[in-house]
Amino acid sequence: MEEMEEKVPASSVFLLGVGECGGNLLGEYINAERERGRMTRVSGYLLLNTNQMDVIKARERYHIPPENTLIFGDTPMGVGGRFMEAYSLVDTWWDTIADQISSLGGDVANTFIILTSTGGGTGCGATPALIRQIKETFGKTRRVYVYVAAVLPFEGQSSEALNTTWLLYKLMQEPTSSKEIADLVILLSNRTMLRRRLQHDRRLVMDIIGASLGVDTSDYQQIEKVLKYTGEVSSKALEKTFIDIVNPLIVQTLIKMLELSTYAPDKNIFPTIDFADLANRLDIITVPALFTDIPYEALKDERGNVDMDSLSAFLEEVVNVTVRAYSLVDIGDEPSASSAFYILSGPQQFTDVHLDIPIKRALGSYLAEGASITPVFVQYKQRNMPMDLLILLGLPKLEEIREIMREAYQLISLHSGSKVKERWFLKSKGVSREVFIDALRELMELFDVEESEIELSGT
Ligand SMILES: Nc1nc2c(ncn2[C@@H]2O[C@H](COP(=O)(O)OP(=O)(O)O)[C@@H](O)[C@H]2O)c(=O)[nH]1
Ligand SMILES: [Mg+2]
Repeated sequence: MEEMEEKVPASSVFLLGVGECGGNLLGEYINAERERGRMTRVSGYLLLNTNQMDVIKARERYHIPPENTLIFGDTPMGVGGRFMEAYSLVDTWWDTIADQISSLGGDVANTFIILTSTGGGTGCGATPALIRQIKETFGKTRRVYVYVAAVLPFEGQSSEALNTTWLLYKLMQEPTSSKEIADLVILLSNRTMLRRRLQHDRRLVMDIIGASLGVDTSDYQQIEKVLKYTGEVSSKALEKTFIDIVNPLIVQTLIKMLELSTYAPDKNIFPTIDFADLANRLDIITVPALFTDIPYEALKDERGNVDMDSLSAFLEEVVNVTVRAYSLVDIGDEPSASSAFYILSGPQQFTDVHLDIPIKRALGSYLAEGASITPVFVQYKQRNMPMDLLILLGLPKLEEIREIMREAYQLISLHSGSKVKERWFLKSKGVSREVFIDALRELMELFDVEESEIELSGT
């Protein structure tokens, strides 16, 4: 009987957690899967890092078997912020990395998801090289997709703006000029996620901040200082606490997306769509927004029926709340996204395809004219399944990216002016100042930032 229940994976997904952030997210994800009793949504996973200590910590904390981890490079301390070293190390170590991916099930995967932060060293640098190598090695005989879940820094971490700029530029280049671009970038922002959790679970977050940082949480100004990294608490302690607050949001979102990668007897996906199709339907950069446990029970009558018209009207409001209050990168009031994809999941009698009309109507206000919307309904036979809505907006205008670009510009200016000053770039990043200027210029174009806003010509 147990065998009969076994789920058939539609697309076979391999997870790669790279660097400290990527490793933590991978560990959190694996643990969430374990709680459900079995790994159903991914066919295999590997944690990669140049920093030995980070790997040991992740192994212990998340009980990751050693064969699912790999330390590449030979400086136990890792590359620090010098992302270019991690980039080169991937190429040097590729045979070893590829063998391990293969032996863990990656040889049959058609979608790879790289989990990483954008502002660190290892994950930031390794990611573009991994994309190229994965496509060359595993994509030789079949179409292989590489998705990147990329985590933007917290508010006070402006020193990470340069690495972030470089990585985003790498991931979004023209397909004709680079093999290092992602098929899909799922953008997640630490600063937005922290604000979101503070908004929606204020009590819980305050308790965590109070207990682990010893901050007086009745003092509003103290809290603001903490969020901006300007208070007395060490930034390392802040990062650690904040990470615990935001990581569950990321894992929840990943799990929702991966619902598309498995078919099951108790579940129907309509229209039939593959996890790999996400990349075909969306722009390269996408921002997720997730509303879990939609409280539609309030609409039920005495017999437990829900009137479809009321549900439609209700869901329009749910869409508004999802986009405005739950997106994992702040998208402002007018994101003008150029594509959208949504997954509505829940009990089959209420997760009705007729809801496509109200959902599309509501989504329209957040899209540019002519933008496409792809709907998916995940219908469960069980009556007690919660109803969830995941919306992915493709290429929305993002004020936060502009902010990061301005921070990058400030860092470039700070270290410019003389040959001695400019040596800083090579020393601490592993690339020259010009590389960042080029990256910044390209990103400005992609995100419609005016030349007058950031005057690169002056640098
Ligand atoms: N959301 C989240 N962000 C993290 C986590 N660990 C580190 N970060 C963020 O990642 C950035 C630092 O990069 P890190 O992953 O430590 O660098 P790497 O190990 O060199 O790839 C900072 O912006 C941190 O806020 C994590 O577990 N979750
Ligand atoms: Mg770190």
